[in-house]
Amino acid sequence: MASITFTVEQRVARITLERPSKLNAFNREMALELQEALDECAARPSIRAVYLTGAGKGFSAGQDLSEVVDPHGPGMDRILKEHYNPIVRRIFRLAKPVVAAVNGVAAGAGANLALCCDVVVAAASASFVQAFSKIGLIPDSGGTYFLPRLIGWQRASALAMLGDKVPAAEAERMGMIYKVFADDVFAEASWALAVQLGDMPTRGLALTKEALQQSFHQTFEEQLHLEDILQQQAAGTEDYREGVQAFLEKRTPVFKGQ
Ligand code: T3D
Repeated sequence: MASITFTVEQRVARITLERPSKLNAFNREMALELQEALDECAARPSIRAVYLTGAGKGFSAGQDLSEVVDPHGPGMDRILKEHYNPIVRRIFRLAKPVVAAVNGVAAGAGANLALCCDVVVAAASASFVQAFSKIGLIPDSGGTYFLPRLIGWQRASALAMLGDKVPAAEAERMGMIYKVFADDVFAEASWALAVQLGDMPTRGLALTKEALQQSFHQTFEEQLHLEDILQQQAAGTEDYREGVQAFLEKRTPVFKGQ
């Protein structure tokens, strides 16, 4: 793969966006490679968490704008259908936790790809920009879905329209992201978080992800019913039995992700 790197260590797939001279802006090649990498994450049971980050000083500046004016480029009608929507769907549906480790600026589709991840952490020097309005577009890649759910309608509306750059600390304060780490510990601390998730009961985390996603569309009673169904699935896992056994034996559990 030329535009991303994909490695697996400690049960975690590390995916790094690798176009640093363009702040990891997405061209077609990078979008398709990321889809391929996410398919690999879904297919391999030994991968139990995903860590997505960017090379260099940015996370991702979203769509590579030189590609959209290229007459040989994919064209607007294909960019969302073939590039971003398939990526966001894969992350949203992946039955494993995905950590976005936002190392620098995340703009446009780059911001929204980060926000669709399960746990979003950022370096103190990182920032988030809904850059779309500045070029006459609307937030895409799930932005209009995730942003109001994360930070509320008013803030989502203002950020989507004004395109203000939100520093990581402010993003944390408004609930857009989970946590900020100081720049000098960011790489280590964000990776440790992914490894921690990779060691946990993977099926239980996947069912948790499903329950939280469903909660936005359901009534209270429907959600209680769903929790009942999903909890029975969780209780049927080997990891649940190990978790209880380890607690009773006062030892650290060893989860296998099944
Ligand atoms: O058809 C469609 O477009 C549909 C799809 C839409 C999805 C989208 O993501 S739309 C939004 C696209 N993204 C943007 O509009 C963001 C554009 N970039 C910026 O606003 C700024 O670069 C940042 C706020 C992200 C960062 O600013 P700064 O000052 O830290 O960096 P910079 O100097 O602007 O950028 C560094 C280099 O990266 C620079 O190249 P150079 O001059 O050093 O050769 C810059 O041109 C390049 N770069 C940054 N963003 C993009 C980019 N090149 C191509 N496409 C980019 N999006």
